[in-house]
Amino acid sequence: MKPLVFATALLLAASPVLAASTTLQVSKAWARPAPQGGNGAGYAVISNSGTAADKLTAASSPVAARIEIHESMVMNGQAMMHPRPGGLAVPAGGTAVLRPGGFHLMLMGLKQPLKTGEQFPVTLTFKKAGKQTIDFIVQQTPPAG
Ligand SMILES: [Cu+2]
Repeated sequence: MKPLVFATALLLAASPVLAASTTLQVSKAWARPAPQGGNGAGYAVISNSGTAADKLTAASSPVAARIEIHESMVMNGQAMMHPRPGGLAVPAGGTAVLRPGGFHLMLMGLKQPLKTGEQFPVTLTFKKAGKQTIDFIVQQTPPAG
């Protein structure tokens, strides 16, 4: 039996495709213009073509003191937003959307103004996929499409 066990182990080791995986693609990353010292909001679309669910757990950028994951909602007719320290789920084969009125990245304590037409990097941390650094473009309205 020993040679057979060895062959099976070798086959598993050589076939990482068999394991559940996450394949994330971040697109349409943008942020609204905002003044230095203020807070900004960043948005993006995160697609997961892998077979395992993942989660956006944190984000950071050199332009902000810190970034929180927030969710906007309307309560008693008032627009409010709340931190979501648990992060944002990215389902297997699905998409997580950060958009105005929903989940967003709250850029707290901007170290520089966010000016229309400029870009800045944001490093997104995912529970399984690890870190990805994405350029966010500053504009007034969401990207088309
Ligand atoms: Cu917010």
